[in-house]
Formats: sequence, C-alpha cells, structure tokens
Amino acid sequence: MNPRLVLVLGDQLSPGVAALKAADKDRDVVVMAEVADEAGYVPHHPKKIALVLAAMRKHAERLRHDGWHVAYTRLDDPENTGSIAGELLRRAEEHRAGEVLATEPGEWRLIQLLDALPLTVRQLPDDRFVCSSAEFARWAEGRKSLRMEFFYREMRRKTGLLMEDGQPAGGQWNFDHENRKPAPGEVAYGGPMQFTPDAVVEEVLDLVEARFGGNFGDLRPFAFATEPGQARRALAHFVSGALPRFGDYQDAMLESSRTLYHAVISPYLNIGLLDPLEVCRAVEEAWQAGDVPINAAEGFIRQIIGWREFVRGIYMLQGADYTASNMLGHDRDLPAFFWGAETRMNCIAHTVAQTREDAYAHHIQRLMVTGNFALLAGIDPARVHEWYLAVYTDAFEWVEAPNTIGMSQFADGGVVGSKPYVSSGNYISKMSDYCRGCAYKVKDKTGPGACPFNLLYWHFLDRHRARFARNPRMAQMYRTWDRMDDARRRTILSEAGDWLARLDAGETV
Ligand code: FAD
Ligand code: DLZ
Ligand code: SF4
Repeated sequence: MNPRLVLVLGDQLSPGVAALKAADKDRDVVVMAEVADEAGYVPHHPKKIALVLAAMRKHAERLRHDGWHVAYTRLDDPENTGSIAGELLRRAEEHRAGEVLATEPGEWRLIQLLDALPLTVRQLPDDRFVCSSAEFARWAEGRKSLRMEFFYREMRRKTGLLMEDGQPAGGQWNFDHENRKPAPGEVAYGGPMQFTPDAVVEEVLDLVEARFGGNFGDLRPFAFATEPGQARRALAHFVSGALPRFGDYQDAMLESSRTLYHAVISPYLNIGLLDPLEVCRAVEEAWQAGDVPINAAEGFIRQIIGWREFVRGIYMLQGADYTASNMLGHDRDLPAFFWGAETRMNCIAHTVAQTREDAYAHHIQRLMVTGNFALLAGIDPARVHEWYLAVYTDAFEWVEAPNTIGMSQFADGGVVGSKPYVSSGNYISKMSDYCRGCAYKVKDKTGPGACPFNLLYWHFLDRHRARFARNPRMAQMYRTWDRMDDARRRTILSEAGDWLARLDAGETV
C-alpha cells in the first residue's frame, strides 16, 4: 500500500492532533515544512517565526522518537519549494503518495489551498478545541445575535468546569464585577517563566536573524518555551505566582510591569504545546485547593473556554471573507508609529515599544490602547488586522481576526461584540500610569495639549451617529455629547479634524 502524507503545520504541534490520530505509523509519512510563504504572508515578528520554527524542529524530533517517519524541510534546504502546497507535491512524488491527511488549518487561506491541490486531501476537524466548528454552527443557528456569555455557560456545562451539582460554583456564572481594578502600586510577581535558548533554539535564532532580521521586532533576547514540558512549567509558574491576582488586575496597565498578572500562555496554547482543557483543569484544581479565589479562577477559565472557543467558532462560521469586513467604511492608512516611528502619545509609544521587544501585549493594551486608537482614528481594518497578525507570537488568523476585525474594530458590524470598544483618554488614565509621562494632558478636552483620545472619541461618535445613536448601550454617550453646547462640539470636531490632518501629513503627533 502506498504511504499517505500526514501534514503537520507549525501551529499543530500537539501530540494527538487529528491527522496523526488517523494515520498509521508503519505506513504513512509525516510532512513538516519550514517555508517562505508561511513566514511571509505578513511580516511576522522575528520572535514569532523563531518560536514556530524551533517548536516545529523539536516536535519533529519527538515524532521520530515515537516511531514516525518524518519528512522535514528546513527553511534553508536547497530543495525547499517555498510553500506548503509545493512541499506536499514534492513529497507526494518522492514517496509515491496520492493522499494527504491534514488537520484543518486555522486559516481559510490554507484550507482553500489544500482543497485546490491536485491530490486527495482529507481535512479532518481540529479537535483541540472544546467546541467543534459543527457544534458551534448548531449553537449559532437561529440566534438573532451571538453572545459570548451564553455560549460560555454551555461550555461550562459541557466541561463541568467550576460546576457544582449542575450549578455554577460560587452561585454565579461570572464574577467580573469583582475584577477590573485600576493599576496596583506595585506588582508582586516577577513575570512569566523565561527559558534560556538551547542549541536547537540558537540555530533557529541565527537563521531567523539572517532571513528576517529586517522585520519589525527584536529577536533577542528570546525566552519563550519551545517544547511542551517547558510550557507546562510556565503554566505552573503562572498558576502559583500570578493567578490569585489575575482577576483583580486583568484590565490594569503599568509602565513598570508589562505582563502584570497575565499568563502569557497564548503562544503555547495556539501552537499546541499546551492543551486548553489541561490549562483549565490546573486552574480549577488551584481553586479547589483554596489557593485561588473564585473571581480569578472563573475569570481565567472564561477567557479560555469562553472567549477563545467563541472567537474560533465565529471565524469558522463567518468564512473566508470575514477579514475583508469594513462595516464602518474606515480607510485611513496605518500610522508609521505602529511600526515604531515616534509619537507623543505615551500609551501608544509604550505599547508599541513593548510589542517590538516582547512580541506580547496583554488584552487591554491591544483592545483599549492600539485597537481603540485605530478605531477612533478610522484606520482601514484590513491594515489593522495585518498588523496584529504580524506582531504577536500568539497571532494565528482564527483567533486574531475575530478579535481585531470583530471585537476591536467593529468592522463586522456587531457579530463579535454588541458595541464598539471606544473610550476617551479617561479610561486609559484610570487603568494605567501612562498618562503621567505623556506629552498630552488627559484632563484637557480641547486645546493644544488635549489628549487625542479625548478629541477622537467624540469625532468617532459624531461621524457614526446614524449607526450607533439607537444602540441602548451607547445612548448615554450620545446624551452627554448632545448636552454640550454647540460651540464646544464644533471646537472638538474641528480640533479632532486638525489632529487627523497632521497625522495624515506624517507629522509626529
Ligand atoms: P491572559 O490574559 O492571561 O488570558 C489567558 C488566556 O485566555 C490567553 O492565553 C488566551 O488563550 C485566552 N484569551 C484571553 N482573551 C482572549 C480573547 N479575546 N480571544 C481568545 N483567547 C483569549 N489572542 C490570541 O491568542 N491571538 C491573537 O492573535 C490575538 N489577537 C488579539 C487582537 C486584538 C485586537 C485583541 C483585542 C485581542 C487579541 N487576542 C489574541 C486576545 C488576547 O489579547 C490574548 O489572548 C491575550 O492577551 C494573551 O495573553 P495572555 O496569555 O497573557 O492572556
Ligand atoms: C506562522 C508560521 C510560520 C512563521 N512559519 C511556518 C512554517 O514555516 N511552516 C508551517 O507549517 N507553519 C508555519 N507557520 C504557521 C502557519 O502559518 C499556520 O499553520 C497557519 O497560519 C494556520 O493557522
Ligand atoms: Fe494616551 Fe492620552 Fe494618556 Fe497620553 S494623555 S497616555 S495620549 S490617554
């Protein structure tokens, strides 16, 4: 019998991924390939490329050790065709294979590419999620709007996580009212576990430096986990050191602590070094042992079996055109300061600098600093999407696009969220210490030093009045706007327009 090819992509590094489960060790050939197309569909942060390639190399070695025949192509292999399709065709000829077993990729681009191959390709559902795409579609069917909270309750029931006799532990599904405290004075946690690069990682770092050193982002120091054992240690370190305070300070931002009490495990979850249920069980156990309060355990588990599963369901349900959504008709270019050019806005400068150095920013930095700015300023959501897909180590389209196009830019017209996440500088001032070191004054609503978020906030509401004024969750904002006297409203809009004109002219703003 001819062998079949078993495709394992760079974010499918789980030992029991669907294609491997369906394959036969004695007959089939695992295909893994480092290819220019995957490294180049957006200008990925060098840390992201290094993480994926180093973890792929180590995974291939584990598979070989387990008895699999692995045909592995390195990026600098002279026979490398440069694409997943090219590598599958080359390996098919080499091994006289006519059939490919694949785990469905997390990006429509690759799903379609596999469908178009002149080989028989079986794309098997990726069962590393609590909710399959088919189950999500059944849940979504007939609902007027899809809301994460109701989906999340189903996932709690399904997994039994934090459930007691069929009821939510602690008597409530959601403890968010206890979370969202402003930035603490200091952070009693040293941050995520760091790993010294071993020989495999060092070799990859040299390769990435040579090939992608010009991309936005610092390659070194590189301290990510690149194998499951390390990722599990990173998880245990977070659970014991940070999880108890995770809920309280989930939305806070501090110049002196980039990660506060966040886990920084999304890269590991998304490439398959950690399993989502394994993570949630570890959190539940810490709560059962009395080490972690319910608001932290529930808040964390909600991010994983709620948000993470929900956005994946939305991405698969919405189809390949989702990333082109632009319901608000925004068309401004992405400002150069997203790629590190100078800006006077301290919150943006800090978040972008951290992104450049760490390939990480936490949720509120992504949503309420860079995302909020892009939305208020009317930046083309496709450009915003490309940026987020490029700059974070955890960025894979199934999770990045619904967060960016949907939650952050409202470009899907309200599929992910019921209202746009917009705020004036006041929110950033309350939740962070960024405003203290800023050239703008957050208290100034107009005038030469006025915080641009203050001006652009009203500009956004005013220009999208027809769409949002009747949204009950936004009515209060419009009432406040309408109560201002005419002259003040005109001043705000004209100063916002001037500020945007300076931005468009390439001035340092
Ligand atoms: P923690 O705050 O410690 O949360 C724990 C885990 O919950 C995360 O590791 C993650 O797996 C999950 N999680 C939390 N929020 C979300 C969410 N909204 N969607 C999906 N999972 C979530 N997350 C990605 O994994 N990849 C992305 O490319 C990505 N792009 C984003 C783009 C924008 C504009 C926004 C607003 C959010 C994005 N997120 C993305 C969600 C979230 O910001 C990250 O998951 C989180 O910051 C990862 O850091 P952490 O592990 O420290 O998370
Ligand atoms: C992100 C990435 C990069 C940088 N390089 C590779 C690669 O060389 N080979 C590979 O199989 N996968 C890579 N990936 C991950 C894929 O882009 C990812 O599987 C798809 O975007 C689907 O989520
Ligand atoms: Fe950001 Fe405005 Fe605060 Fe400056 S004053 S840090 S621009 S919110």
